Amino acid sequence: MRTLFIGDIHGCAREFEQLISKLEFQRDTDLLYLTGDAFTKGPDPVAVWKLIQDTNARMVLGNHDVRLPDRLRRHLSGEPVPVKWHVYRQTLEALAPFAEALIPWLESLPLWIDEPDFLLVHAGINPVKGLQGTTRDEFLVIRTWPPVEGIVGPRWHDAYEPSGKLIIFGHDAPGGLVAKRRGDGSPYVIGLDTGCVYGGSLSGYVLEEDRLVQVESNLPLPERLHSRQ
Ligand SMILES: [Mn+2]
Repeated sequence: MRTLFIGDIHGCAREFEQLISKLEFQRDTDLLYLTGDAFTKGPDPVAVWKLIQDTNARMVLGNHDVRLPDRLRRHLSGEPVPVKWHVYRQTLEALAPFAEALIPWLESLPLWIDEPDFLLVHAGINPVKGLQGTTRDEFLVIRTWPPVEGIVGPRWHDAYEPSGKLIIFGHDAPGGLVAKRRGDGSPYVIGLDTGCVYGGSLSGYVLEEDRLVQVESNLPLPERLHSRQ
């Protein structure tokens, strides 16, 4: 049995499918975990949802996932939904026919998944207070430590002790791929958001093999998004 992880997909279904194939995912024997933010922004949230169901993937809640159920309900009820980007409207329109199954699934997602060999979170943890002292907001959006306005500064994992459990996270496309190792080479922080929806790549990690696997973004330039959040 293998334990596989894939970073923030953001509607990039083609790359998700390619990465699953490159990882040689086997539904019967492999467990697949996602770092969250699977649907919004990118071109094909419906195919992402189908792949999540096909692979029986487990996922932690991302800062975009947290808004989806309410926005989907409002969209379905005909309310004008305040949308920041037109791509959000596209996401809602595409996912609306699947809302009955998708909304309860989204609302069941945990902020963290804590297993003996790893801790999976969307953005990170409070490196001083640890898992138990991390706030909901920190799980969803933390980037810098100490906290600053904006996204520039040392990362939370720069202050995370290498003696701690391996943390796997996403959310930080500007920070790129992260693989921090102890003196003996074993990893203690793996960051998998490599900005596929911005034209970067989609990243995966095989726990048992300590192996990073990537596929390049297929998005043609005009579809690549430049706003980052
Ligand atoms: Mn995020």
